[in-house]
Amino acid sequence: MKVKIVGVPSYLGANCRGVDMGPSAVRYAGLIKMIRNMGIDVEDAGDVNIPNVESKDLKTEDINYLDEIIEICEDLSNKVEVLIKDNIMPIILGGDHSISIGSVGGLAKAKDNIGLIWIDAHGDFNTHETTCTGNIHGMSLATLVGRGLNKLVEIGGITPKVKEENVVLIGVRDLDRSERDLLLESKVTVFTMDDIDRMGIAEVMQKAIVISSKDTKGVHLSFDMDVLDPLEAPGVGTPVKGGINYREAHLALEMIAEADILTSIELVEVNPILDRYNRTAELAVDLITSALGKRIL
Ligand code: B3U
Ligand code: MN
Ligand code: MN
Repeated sequence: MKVKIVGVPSYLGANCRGVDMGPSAVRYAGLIKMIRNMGIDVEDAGDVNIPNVESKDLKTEDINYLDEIIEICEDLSNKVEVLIKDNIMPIILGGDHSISIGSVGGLAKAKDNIGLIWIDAHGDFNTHETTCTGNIHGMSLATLVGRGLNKLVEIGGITPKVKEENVVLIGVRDLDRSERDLLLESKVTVFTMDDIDRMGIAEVMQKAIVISSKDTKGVHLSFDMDVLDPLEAPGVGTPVKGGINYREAHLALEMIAEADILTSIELVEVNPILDRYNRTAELAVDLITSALGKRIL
């Protein structure tokens, strides 16, 4: 296996500074070294270019930084497409969760049937019609299944990028009202925190692996660090109490690694400004190594 790291230091989909420093913090926490220690061939492919918005007047937009995010995601989708076609596993570091439109966009260009495991406290299932914030990181999953603004849905040229039947959302505990309605009428499988409490993370993951990989040529893992309990991962943009713990997160990713279904991994929403001693970034590194197959014995 060969892997390459791609950083996407953008906060534009969250409209809140901090997560733009996520890739840097995760690299500083030793990502490359830890992956190399596992005997995996790893290289840093650098960062996607982020347009400068310092002098921009935001008030003119309903959807924050739409044009800039389209530019970033088109660029990222081209990079991911090339890596997948070269049989290299991309590990994409956010940045806010809007970048997944580029990651999965690139994967969809390289493979025609893919699954998606989305681990997140939020649904990210708003559209331009339901959003209360105008932030694209709350619309990325809806976009990937073909819902919402044409300009977003068409990024990378393929839509939908993944069939709802092959999408599993895990760890949810904060949904907007109309986002919830949209999710309920969709074919996306949702495991809330309530489901995890009742069934246990192992059973949830078993089901998630089957659903996401059914008739697909690989699965993309999109891991939003805010799925973790804020006590374990304080350095995230939008913390929500009552999240999964350290051991549940590791077991979830170990089970995915064991199933050997992953084409690509993305880890988003690390916010070093809100973190303590880079603890969330260090946890991010640990979790990535679990997703790559690190074992105790
Ligand atoms: N649902 C809200 C909040 C949100 C979504 N994702 C994050 N926050 N990280 C929204 O903005 O759409
Ligand atoms: Mn998210
Ligand atoms: Mn989230």
